[in-house]
Amino acid sequence: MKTVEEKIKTGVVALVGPPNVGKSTLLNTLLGQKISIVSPKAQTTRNRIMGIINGEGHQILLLDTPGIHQADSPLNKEMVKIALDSLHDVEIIIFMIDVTYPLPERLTSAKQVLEKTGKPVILLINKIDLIDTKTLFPILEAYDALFPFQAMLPISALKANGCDQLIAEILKLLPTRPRAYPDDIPTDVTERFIVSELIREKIFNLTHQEIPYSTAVVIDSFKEEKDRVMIHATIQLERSSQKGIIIGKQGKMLARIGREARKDMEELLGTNVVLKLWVKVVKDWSRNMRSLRELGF
Ligand SMILES: Nc1nc2c(ncn2[C@@H]2O[C@H](COP(=O)(O)OP(=O)(O)OP(=O)(O)O)[C@@H](O)[C@H]2O)c(=O)[nH]1
Ligand SMILES: [Mg+2]
Repeated sequence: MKTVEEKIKTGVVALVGPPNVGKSTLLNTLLGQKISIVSPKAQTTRNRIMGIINGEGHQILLLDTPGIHQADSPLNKEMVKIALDSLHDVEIIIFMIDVTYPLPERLTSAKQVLEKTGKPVILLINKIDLIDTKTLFPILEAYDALFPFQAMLPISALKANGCDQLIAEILKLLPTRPRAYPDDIPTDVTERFIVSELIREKIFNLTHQEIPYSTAVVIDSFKEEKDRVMIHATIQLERSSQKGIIIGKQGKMLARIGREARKDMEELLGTNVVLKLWVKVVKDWSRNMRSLRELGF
């Protein structure tokens, strides 16, 4: 580890945007490690997750955030609040959209939020691997007219295209000061938190309709033993009718969630994992402030 006094380019950068545009994918790609869960469904991320990206002479503290959307339920309102709160006390804002996202007429409220911060904003247009580059020009033109972005970069977070240019743009805007974190830790969230998220990710990928949105995961115990980690977790649902779907025929769905989550946990923790899953109903937890507070919102 390098000494704390050494001065480098460093600062906090918030990564915000609508749901499902690829924010968490980008965080993982830049970090070279999976700490933030990803799914094809909107509103996957529910918390603020810092990735600590170390490079030659820099340390970028990148905040992944929940997608900003018209929230209706208390849970969704909390998520949007977490995203908007993360715009304070940052050096730079990265606003991400993707090539499938409607043109900026729909983004007037985003424009007002960005203007109010007074911070430099980099626009990222993600998923360019899905389109012909010619179709990018009207998107760039429309966003250029929307807001005086510091830079506008087409990228593919999935294919790691455009990441070097993004780092270069970020470094132009970051101040020089001592590093805030050692250079050998990837995030400010705990392994326990990431483990609970990995279970939630499998549920987002394997179940449908309202099930992912009715699910929360609580780690009951996380015990490091000599050559393995023992993890007990409870999947919390809103209604008893949802239990059958999560458990599946002859327990097959729950077994698959556990198997896939455990594989990722073993990669994360670098050791064998024994994972035990339970299912519990906490009636309407996503609508209930007390339940949300118990889950850490
Ligand atoms: N083709 C393509 N797909 C991508 C790219 N980046 C992300 N995706 C996919 O887009 C979907 C959403 O990705 P996430 O990283 O979960 O998006 P997010 O913005 O964090 O979403 P929320 O947490 O719901 O706000 C996933 O299926 C990703 O695999 C990309 O560059 N190209
Ligand atoms: Mg996300």
